[in-house]
Amino acid sequence: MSPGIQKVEASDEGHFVCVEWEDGSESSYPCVWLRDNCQCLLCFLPSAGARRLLFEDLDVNIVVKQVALTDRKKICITWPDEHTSVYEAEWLKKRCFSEEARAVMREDLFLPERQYWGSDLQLPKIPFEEVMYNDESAYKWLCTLKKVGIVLLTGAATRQGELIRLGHRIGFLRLTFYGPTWQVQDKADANNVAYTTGRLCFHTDYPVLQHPPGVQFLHCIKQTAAGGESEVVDGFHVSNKLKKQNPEAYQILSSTAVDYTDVGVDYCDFAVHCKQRIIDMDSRGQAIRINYNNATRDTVFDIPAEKVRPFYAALKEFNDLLNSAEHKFTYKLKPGDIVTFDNWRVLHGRQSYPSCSEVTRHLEGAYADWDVVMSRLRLLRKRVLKRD
Ligand code: OGA
Ligand code: NM2
Ligand code: ZN
Ligand code: ZN
Repeated sequence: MSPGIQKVEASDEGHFVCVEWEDGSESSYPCVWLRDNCQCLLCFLPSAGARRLLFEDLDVNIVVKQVALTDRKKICITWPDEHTSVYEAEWLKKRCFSEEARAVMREDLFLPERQYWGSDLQLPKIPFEEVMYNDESAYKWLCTLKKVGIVLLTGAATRQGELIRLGHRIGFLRLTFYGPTWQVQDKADANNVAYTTGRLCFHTDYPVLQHPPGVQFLHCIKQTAAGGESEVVDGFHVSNKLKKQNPEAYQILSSTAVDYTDVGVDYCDFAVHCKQRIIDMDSRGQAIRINYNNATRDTVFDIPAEKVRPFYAALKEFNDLLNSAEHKFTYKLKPGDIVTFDNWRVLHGRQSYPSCSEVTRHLEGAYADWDVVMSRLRLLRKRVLKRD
């Protein structure tokens, strides 16, 4: 339950408001932030959950004129222009600026926890229809997808269209030049190496797009008897390994902009070019997205000639680590399986299979954006845990 407030006072010449909670702890709020986040109907539009106050109308040097404790659940601030703002205890507590409180909020919103894996992966499995009709199962699916990076949905019908249904379950799919969903099978004059019977080495899909799809779905409709096995590897786990084992290689892969290209016709005609770092990291040096597809890496390579060989050496180290028996997990999709995985984290590949005049292997694929998936996850959590 929400804590009560014992005492409230202005500090630092009115630039801060300090709240003392009933348990003795304290939180300090900058006045510019308090004024900016006034919840009155002039400053805030509740139906949109959004700020009406214009930045132009905010005095960034504002100080409080008066602050009072209404009851133990609310504080009231009067500003120099006589505007008044009321803030509830629970609302303030959640937005406390302490390192601990911010970490709690961060974890709640973005679920950054990662469970790294190698060849020991226990591939998480959930029945497809359960995910479609049961909110707890759908919530479990998306939490595991975020934390582990891969979940197998089982028992789907072996016909096209099941991914469209799954797309409606989360919200909507990500349209690309290969269509709303796409058919992975051996095709004459293939416009992508995926549409052949050849082996695909470890890759993430679509690094040629500036914002590559965050989540990928592959629905097995038909599976060949010989070959066609799937491989996956935890790209974040392997990146950590590379950073320890060969910091220079990590430095090169996380700083070199690699050219990617994809030109052709499918859903419509396209000529896509993009530069991506193979290991994208955040400001703390942690890998946050792998952008690596050897097939679409451009022949154009916009770096100085003397940097080329060191780049290839670094990529070799990374590629070797991806393929090490310790890191990769091999399995074979069965008709009715839908593998769902984090395309920013998990690299995937497949073994080759015999070519044949008839179609012996058919997967239907689709993408979703992490924004859409995380949005559904948060809504399911609210409903399942009856929170907020
Ligand atoms: C792809 C792909 C895997 C497979 O189409 O991008 O990786 O098993 N397919 O065919
Ligand atoms: N497909 C499978 O980066 C890529 O070209 C990934 C995309 C053709 C939709 C393959
Ligand atoms: Zn206001
Ligand atoms: Zn792929």
